[in-house]
Amino acid sequence: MRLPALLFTASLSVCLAAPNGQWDRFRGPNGSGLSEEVGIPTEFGPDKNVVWKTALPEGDSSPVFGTDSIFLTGFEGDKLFTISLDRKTGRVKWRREVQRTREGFLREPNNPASPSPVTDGQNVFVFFQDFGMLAYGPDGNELWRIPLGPFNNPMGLGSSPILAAGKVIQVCDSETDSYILAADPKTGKILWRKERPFALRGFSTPVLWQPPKGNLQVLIPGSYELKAYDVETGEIVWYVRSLTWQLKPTPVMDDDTIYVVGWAGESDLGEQEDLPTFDVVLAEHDANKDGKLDLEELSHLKGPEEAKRVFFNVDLDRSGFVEDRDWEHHRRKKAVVNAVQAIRLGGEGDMTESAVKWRYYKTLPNVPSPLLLGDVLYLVKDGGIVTALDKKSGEVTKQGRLREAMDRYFASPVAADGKIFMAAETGKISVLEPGPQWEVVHVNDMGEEVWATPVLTDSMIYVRTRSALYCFDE
Ligand SMILES: [Ca+2]
Ligand SMILES: [Ca+2]
Repeated sequence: MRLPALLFTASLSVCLAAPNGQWDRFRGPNGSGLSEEVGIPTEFGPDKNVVWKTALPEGDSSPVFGTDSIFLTGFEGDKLFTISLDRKTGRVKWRREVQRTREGFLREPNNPASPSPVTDGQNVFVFFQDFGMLAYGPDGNELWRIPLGPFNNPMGLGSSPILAAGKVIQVCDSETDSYILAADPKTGKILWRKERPFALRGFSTPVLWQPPKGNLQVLIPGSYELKAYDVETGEIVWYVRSLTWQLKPTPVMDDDTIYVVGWAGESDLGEQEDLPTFDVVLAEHDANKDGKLDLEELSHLKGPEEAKRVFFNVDLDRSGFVEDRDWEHHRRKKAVVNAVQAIRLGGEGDMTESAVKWRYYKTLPNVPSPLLLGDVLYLVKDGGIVTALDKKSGEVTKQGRLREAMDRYFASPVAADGKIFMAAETGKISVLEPGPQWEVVHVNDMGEEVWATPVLTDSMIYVRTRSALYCFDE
């Protein structure tokens, strides 16, 4: 059973785990981080259980696996690399290079090679943010490119491309002019493109859902809303207005529910403010009556220090003024709440009233995606705090620290063979026995930073560190 067939024929309910070693996109099958492989080693490190190690340029993207190749991206200064490795030996088959031509927004911890590639088995599709998209054939022959950007996202972009029903899908969410596009993987021709005017900076990689009737859908957690797009037309089918404003993790799903994590600064429960509308603010503070607020006028409202601090974030279009759109988003950002929530899949139009099954507001990860294994939803956040939630009730079954890895976390957890792997920034990789009362069984140390999400396939674990890709087997 291969996943693409499953996607077209039936619900994804039964099996999201990777059959046949299929790990073709960010975080494997439909972004789940799950694999059906067995024989994955518990203990590994630079000197333990190494099958091979291949030196790589820097990059936080995760490797994806084609039939015979492993594809990765990387960068060095303004050079952007796409690399193909032999799946068995790790030998570099080819490496292609393009030049980053634009000094776009890009701030730590993001870098030019953060989004992961996607492969159809033979060809690879990559997204280099404000350079655009590239496709290479099996021998590294460039098939096409789509120039994109510049983007107005102060952090740079982070969403990875996915393949869906014979299309390459890319989400480009930034403070202005956000959109989603679908391109023909053979030609790079844009099949449809839909503006997302409500969306601000976003980083989540979408997932796919096949409803009982109708076309496959692309589900995107973005600012304030989870939206479901018809993959054939790009039309929005249903949406739920219960999200915070800056989304990073990839959601996970079971047969009837999607679990969405969103955390943004100053939006934790209790930090909400009910700000006046723009008309009201203008009436009081628009001293020169030009219908917008400059820094000085905003200072009367906020105080000079606070005004300076918030101006960059509020002035979304970088016009030097706060206009109506800027202020309305500022109001919305101040009203939303960070949460992990269980949202019932499906419907038509606005499903907000009936779709949200539960929400949990504390100890939310910033970057790492959640992991759903059995009836338990796992979260890992900075400080090594792991929270296990009952997926039906949203109640915490266990919360605790990974005591040997109380670091920052950028990689997302993955699981196979009765083990959960959580990789900390410092390169400590904790192995957990899953369950409502999870336990740490071992902690590995890669000896250098790990930001990329590990891969579980071919009964091995693949770990990209700051300088190399490792393949480990027992
Ligand atoms: Ca003014
Ligand atoms: Ca503005």
